[in-house]
Amino acid sequence: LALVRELQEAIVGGQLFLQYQPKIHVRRQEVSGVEALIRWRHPERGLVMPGDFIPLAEESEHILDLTIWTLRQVIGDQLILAEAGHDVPIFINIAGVLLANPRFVHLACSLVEESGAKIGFEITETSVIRDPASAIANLKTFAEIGITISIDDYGAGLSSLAYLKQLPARELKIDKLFVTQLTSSNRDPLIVRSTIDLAHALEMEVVAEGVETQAALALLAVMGCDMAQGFLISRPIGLDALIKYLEHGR
Ligand code: G
Ligand code: G
Ligand code: NA
Ligand code: MN
Repeated sequence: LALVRELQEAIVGGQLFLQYQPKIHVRRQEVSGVEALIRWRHPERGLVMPGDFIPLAEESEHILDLTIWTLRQVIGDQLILAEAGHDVPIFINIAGVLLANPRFVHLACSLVEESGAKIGFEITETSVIRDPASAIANLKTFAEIGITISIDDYGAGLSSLAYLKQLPARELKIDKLFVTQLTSSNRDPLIVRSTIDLAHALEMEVVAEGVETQAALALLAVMGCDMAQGFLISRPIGLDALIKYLEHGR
């Protein structure tokens, strides 16, 4: 496929860029971290979103170079944020295939340890299924060097309480599927509340994704949700806009 061939060019040729979506502490109302989301400025196709090329990258092994590019970029951007007076952990989405890739583990650990950057890895439970023993061992290595492990899209994929029990995760992100209609649905609030309680019992912090209304944010606060992310708080934005956001709020 043409797009696959063009990916290598995109990675080395500066066509990729990152946007950042903040997460806030529900009670303190301050930014607790940001998630890096990749975009591709394609010379002919225009803006290509990750849903259209991440799956291709995963199948074609470009995912390793792409993710290392992202990690380097994030480490550099975190320095720029620090110079502007903002100490912000940055979370990166990590594809499942990489969790059992020794080269990725080695490169990622070297970059994070050398830089001392505050990094989180967002992984889905589904991504652990391929090779659970290696994935869990590698996640423990990441956690040991200070990378925060966050379980992404919780409840939307093949969730297993067996993985929840074994993963060295400090954070659980409830999928936006349960959050966008939180205040108009009968079941979503029950699912969200029990997921928050489960995560807290396992000593994890909870992030609600897909927070789009003040009403949803207020209900999440009552339910004891720790953090929130979504269009109400901020859309994914560039680094300059993020610095302004950190200075002036939304
Ligand atoms: O930003 P957007 O909503 O289009 O993101 C769509 C999906 O792409 C999300 O599921 C997100 O996890 C994934 N994604 C975004 N950036 C990256 C990345 O750098 N690496 C991987 N593996 N997935 C990413
Ligand atoms: O799978 P992941 O959770 O990484 O997906 C992130 C995607 O969710 C991004 O593409 C982002 O644009 C999208 N997103 C972020 N906040 C919201 C929101 O409040 N509502 C909806 N519908 N999508 C959101
Ligand atoms: Na994510
Ligand atoms: Mn998610």
